[in-house]
Amino acid sequence: MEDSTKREAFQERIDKGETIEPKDFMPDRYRQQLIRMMSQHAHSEIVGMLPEGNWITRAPSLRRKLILLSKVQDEAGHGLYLYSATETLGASRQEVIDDLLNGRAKYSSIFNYPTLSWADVAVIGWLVDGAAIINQTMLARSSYGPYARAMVRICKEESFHKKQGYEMVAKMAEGTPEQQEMIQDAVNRWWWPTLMMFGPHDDDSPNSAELIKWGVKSKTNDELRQSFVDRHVQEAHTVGLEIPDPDLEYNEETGHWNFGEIDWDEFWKVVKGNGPMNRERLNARRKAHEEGEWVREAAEEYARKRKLRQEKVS
Ligand code: FAQ
Repeated sequence: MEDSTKREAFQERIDKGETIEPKDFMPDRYRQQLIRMMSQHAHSEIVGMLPEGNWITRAPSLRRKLILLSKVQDEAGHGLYLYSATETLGASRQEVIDDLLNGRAKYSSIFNYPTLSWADVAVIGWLVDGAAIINQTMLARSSYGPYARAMVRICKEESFHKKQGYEMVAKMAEGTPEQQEMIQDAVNRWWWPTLMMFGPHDDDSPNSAELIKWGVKSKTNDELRQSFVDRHVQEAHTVGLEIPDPDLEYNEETGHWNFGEIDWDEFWKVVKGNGPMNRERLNARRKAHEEGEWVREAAEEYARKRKLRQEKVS
């Protein structure tokens, strides 16, 4: 049993805005919640390389190819920082990766949709990275030090991702009629899945209250979704794009955009493994893991030999 005095002192530290570090006392449930959320976040970054990676060999110019290569590599880096940050909670990297490969762990629903045209690369940068920044700017103030610090660097890189995406969106929106059609089609297909990234409505979100009490989240899923809509509707209109929502309407009283209802049946279908690309995504990760076995073995052997050498010297 955890000492209730320690739990109260922990909550006081959170309420004062102090940062919790790996060796500090933390309730088991706080640790478990962070392992769940941070490992899912890491998996999302790694699986998230696949939809855009699909277009690297077909980028329309050298400039676009360099930008895309660099962006996809950044996502790999984010996954690695987040796996390392999760390890500070005592979770082994092998265990969390096995959970992904066995289908036990979740990753963001958004990456289970296909990238059908080059315009999808532009829209992922604009909308998906745009959504990620809104969520992660909040997480950069999270109560757990290693998570918050990882987020600061990740957000800087995500800002570049969003800017390159929006620049490409704007170029296509003022391009030929075919380019305009391609970019509008991509927005039509990605808008609703992006709204789903923020998770279920607050009343249906079993984890939010606890995460807010512990200062991991400071805003609810619906609050973040509303910030995303407010910002991105303006950006769409600036470049002459339509948002595929007949219920979208500016509310003078609240100063926010009202928007239509998300298809929650589709959301849960995708989260439970039955989205358009779930099977392909997991198979791609399993194949990469198997093919990378020799690298892991070589790294372990190198570490073993280095340790032996260090022991001899001392
Ligand atoms: N997809 O009680 P809540 C990126 C699950 S990174 C799948 O509301 P919570 C960068 C949830 O896990 C994108 N599952 O949960 C990039 C829970 O199930 P569990 C990823 C979802 O934790 C850009 C259940 O539903 N970002 O895009 C989703 O309070 C471009 C009930 O939900 C993060 O992971 C979903 N969309 O809030 C990369 C940020 N939503 O675990 C490449 C960190 C909910 O109890 C290219 N995570 N679920 O079995 C978070 O902020 C939160 O965990 C939420 C969910 C907001 C995802």
